[in-house]
Amino acid sequence: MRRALITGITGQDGQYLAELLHEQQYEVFGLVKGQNNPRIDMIRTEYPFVEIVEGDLQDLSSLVGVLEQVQPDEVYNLGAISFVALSFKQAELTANVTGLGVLRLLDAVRMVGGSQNNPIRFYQASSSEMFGKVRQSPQTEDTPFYPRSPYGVAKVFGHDITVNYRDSYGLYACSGILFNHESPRRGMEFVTRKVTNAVARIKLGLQEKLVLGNLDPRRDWGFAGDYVRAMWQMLQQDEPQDYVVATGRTHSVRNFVDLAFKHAGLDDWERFVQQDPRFFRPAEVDLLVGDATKAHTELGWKPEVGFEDLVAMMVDHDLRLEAKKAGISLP
Ligand code: NAP
Ligand code: G4F
Repeated sequence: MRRALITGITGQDGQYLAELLHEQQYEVFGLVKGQNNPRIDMIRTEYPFVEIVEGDLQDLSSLVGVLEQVQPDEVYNLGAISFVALSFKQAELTANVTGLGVLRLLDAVRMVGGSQNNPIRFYQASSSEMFGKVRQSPQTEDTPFYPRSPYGVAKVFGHDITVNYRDSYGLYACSGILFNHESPRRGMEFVTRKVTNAVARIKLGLQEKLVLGNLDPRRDWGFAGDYVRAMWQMLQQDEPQDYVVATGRTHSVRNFVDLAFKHAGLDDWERFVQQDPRFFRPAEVDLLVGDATKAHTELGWKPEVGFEDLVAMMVDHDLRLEAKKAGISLP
């Protein structure tokens, strides 16, 4: 059985990737940080096949210890401070976890290595946020980076150090430059889930208003379940390379809000939405749209869930979730 270690197992992508690797007959190990982390119970209950190991991207010796214990064939580095708005408030922490954490894990991979015939394969969760104030559209693997947040800056470091360790030490290390991807497992702090959860609660009479920031930014939104497939495919190639993963379609936050309310049968979203400067960012990424031609041609990867189906999936899920919590039976 092949063995995979996932950092960020408690996050959205960690959960989808764990399921995918389990289906592919991997032994799956999930790195969990902190003392008495409440999300461990969720992983134990929902994903009983995952073996929990303890470590932190801020602590090199813990990462070396985990790799020595697990002896993985593949390492997926999904752990990060991933919320852009938080990165403005906790820039140093973000640099340490999201940036330097990649360096520490790469060093741990170099130290532990795996066998000569079977070196550890490493995946880095790079981000379209690195393109920031975009230099060209759509964005490809060759588009220059211009990050607009401490998170984006940290991701550029993680991306570049992954390339550098591949070039310098011959590591099998790949970066997936993933555009925004969402799902019913998305954290409530991100705009899509904040919207679909509020739509559900407003529809059920549990909430009156949805307070948002800037409605103009455009994102290339896909489904997380499709995107973790690309991560795995990257590590199955003969040579390690970097790939953009995106749908090639872009929508504004306003479009997302409109569609989510309409899906719940509420046609007049403006009645429910307020804007508050609190949710605006010091610097914004106005437009993201990716060109995933390389992933299509070399990996055979294609997204299966479109934008409209993604919005519907998330609203329907949150309607069921909120109705159940409130003891309301749905028709
Ligand atoms: P997420 O839901 O926010 O999950 C982040 C994970 O990182 C959590 O499991 C968290 O653990 C873990 N983590 C935080 N600090 C850590 C530390 N010091 N040591 C070890 N683990 C730590 O993120 P996601 O949406 O699944 O994204 C996965 C990765 O892809 C992230 O690196 C993100 O930056 C990147 N990415 C995401 C998207 C997207 O649209 N989702 C797009 C491009 C790139 P706790 O639960 O214990 O806090
Ligand atoms: O959902 P968001 O917080 O995602 P953002 O900033 O695009 O970052 C996500 O995608 C990146 C890939 O490009 C990942 F690397 C990163 O880890 C994360 O997963 O915000 C999307 C847009 C922004 O323009 C934001 O200003 O929505 C706008 N927005 C407007 N009102 C809001 C809100 N965002 C949030 N979170 N909350 C609001 O109330």
